[in-house]
Order: sequence, then C-alpha cells, then structure tokens
Amino acid sequence: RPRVLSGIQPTSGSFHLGNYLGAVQQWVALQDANDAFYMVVDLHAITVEQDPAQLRENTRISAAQLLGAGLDPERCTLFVQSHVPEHAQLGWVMNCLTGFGEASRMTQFKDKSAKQGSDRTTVGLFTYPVLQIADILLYQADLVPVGEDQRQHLELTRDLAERFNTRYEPTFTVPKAHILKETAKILDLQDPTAKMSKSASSAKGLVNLLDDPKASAKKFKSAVTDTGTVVSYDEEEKPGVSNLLRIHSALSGQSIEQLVAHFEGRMYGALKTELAELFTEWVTPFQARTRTYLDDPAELDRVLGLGAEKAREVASQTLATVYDRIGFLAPK
Ligand code: AQP
Repeated sequence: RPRVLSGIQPTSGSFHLGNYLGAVQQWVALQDANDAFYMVVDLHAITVEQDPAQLRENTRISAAQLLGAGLDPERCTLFVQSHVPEHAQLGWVMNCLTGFGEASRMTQFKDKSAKQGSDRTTVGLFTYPVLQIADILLYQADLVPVGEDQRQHLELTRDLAERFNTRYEPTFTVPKAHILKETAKILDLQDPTAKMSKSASSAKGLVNLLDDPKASAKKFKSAVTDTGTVVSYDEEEKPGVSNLLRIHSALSGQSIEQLVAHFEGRMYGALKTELAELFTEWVTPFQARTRTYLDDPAELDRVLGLGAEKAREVASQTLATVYDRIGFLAPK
C-alpha cells in the first residue's frame, strides 16, 4: 500500500476551514487505501514564539480535532512530532545537504520573515522546510496531502531525496504532493484575493472550526462577493463567489456544476445562507466529537503513545540506514 505522510501545526488551538479542506479532509479520505502517518508538528510550531502551557494544550486540541474530523487510530498512525526524536536528527542531516541559496528561495519564508522583521525571525523558521523534508523522507512517503502553499516545499523535498540517493545510494522514496485543485487554496472570506490564514486573515475572514457555529454562520453570510448577482463559477471575475462554491462543494459532495444549476435564478444571498447552514450541520457534530477526546485525556494519551511507537519503528530504521550511508561510526 502506498505510504502517506502529512502534518499540521498546533499553533492556534483551532484549525481553520482552509486547514480542514486543504489538508485534513484529504487525510481522512486517504487513510483506508494507504498506509497513512499523520502528525501534530510541534517542532515546527516553535519556529515562532510559543507559550509553553498553551503549546501543550494546543497540541492536545489539535490531536483531538484530527480524531473529531474522522481520523481513526485503528486505520492510520497519529502521533506528535516531538515524540519521535528521529525528525530532529534527520533534520540536521538534511540541513547539511541543502544549499543556503535554495533554502533562501522559499517564498513562504520570504513572506513571513518580511512581515516579522529580521530580528524576530528565527533560524528555525528559515530551516523549517528542511525539517519538513526530514518529516516526509523518514517515512518513505509516496504521497503528501497538503494545500497549495506547500507545493514549493514539496519540490525541494523531491530535490533533496534525489540528491541523497545520487550522492550515496538509493535510500529515499521520492514523494509526490497530493494537492486537490478545488480545495488547495481556500480564500479569506473578506479578501478573496488572499488565502485564508490564521496569521494574515482578519477575524471576519477566518473561519475557525472550534468557534461558536453561530459566529461562523454570520461570517459566511457577510462574505465579500462582487456587485453581480448571478451565481456562477469564475475564479478571475468572481473570486469570492467561486470560493464559496468550492467550500460548498467540498462540504456537500456536490459538483460545482450541480451547485450552479441548483442556484440558477437565485442570488448570492441564497448561496451564503445555504453554506452557513451546511457548515453548521457539519461543524456541530465535529465539535462534539472533538470534545469527547478532550474530555478523556487518558484515551488521547494512549492513542498518541501507540502512534509514536508505530512511527518510531519506521523512522528509526530509516535514520539508521541514513547514518550508515553518510559514514557515521555505529556505536558498539
Ligand atoms: N487557506 C488554505 N487553503 C487550503 N489549505 C490550507 N492550508 C493552510 N491554509 C490553507 C494547509 O493546511 C495544512 C496545515 O498547515 P499548517 O499547519 O502549516 O498551518 P499553517 O500553514 O500555519 O496555516 P496558515 O493559516 O497558513 O498559517 P500561517 O498564517 O501562519 O501561514 C497544510 O497542508 C497547508 O497547506
């Protein structure tokens, strides 16, 4: 069975709708036909300053949301990145194989560091894509389900896998990004030229899954569209309406064509109201399931403990092979 690997940061407690539709929904869909490994990437979270108690809490909340969204620990391996020390270990090796210039070309780093200023930007934020390379290669992943913003990092991962395989000997599977066109870039509800993002979106543009559903419903109803009235799909001319149609389609399972036909003769308000209802119907049981895991910390710890054990079995083998191939003396 193909191997799947992906991760999500525990930085803000609640995931947002972009995280869910761009990544987590795919994770759930891929867990049956594949050997899937999913993790809460707390090592990545500390590339920006975190409050320790909050980070611990957010890591639990993130794992609970993944289970609430439908990951089943019987059908996939769910773990916390820092529970598997091989990530940091292979990360160092990959740092030493990555060119400073090629890492400097990562647009996500350029954008984020420009916003933060160089004194507040950590070296960790700079090498974050390199740690991500280690995350993926440790598991010999074939497929990495992510949103569009990760495409460039996946290209770098492929380059580094090939570089290692050529410089030493074939060791790593060269992974492919699994990016679904329709949900790869969910847009800010108030600024449909920008992606929905926890750090850049305004409160009204960002739909957090754990917020009061009534507040989220209001955000859909006041989403920015355009001055037209006809509900049709046109990413250039109607980015706001098209974004709402893509979200509806991903939540309802109906195609965009079916939705356009369904809304024929009705105005944007009808789409917004229906989407608000659809989201509420989905998010209410999601929140209840998430809460049951949060209310049972012993069960959550058990799931994450088992996951880390399964992950380490694979990760430690890969790391041992890598250490041998690069010429580290084995301890006796
Ligand atoms: N708007 C989005 N549309 C589709 N997919 C998205 N992802 C993030 N935003 C969107 C995908 O979610 C997964 C987890 O991402 P992460 O843990 O790296 O979260 P993030 O990138 O920190 O989320 P933000 O909101 O994008 O954070 P900031 O604002 O800090 O940059 C990934 O697969 C990502 O592609």
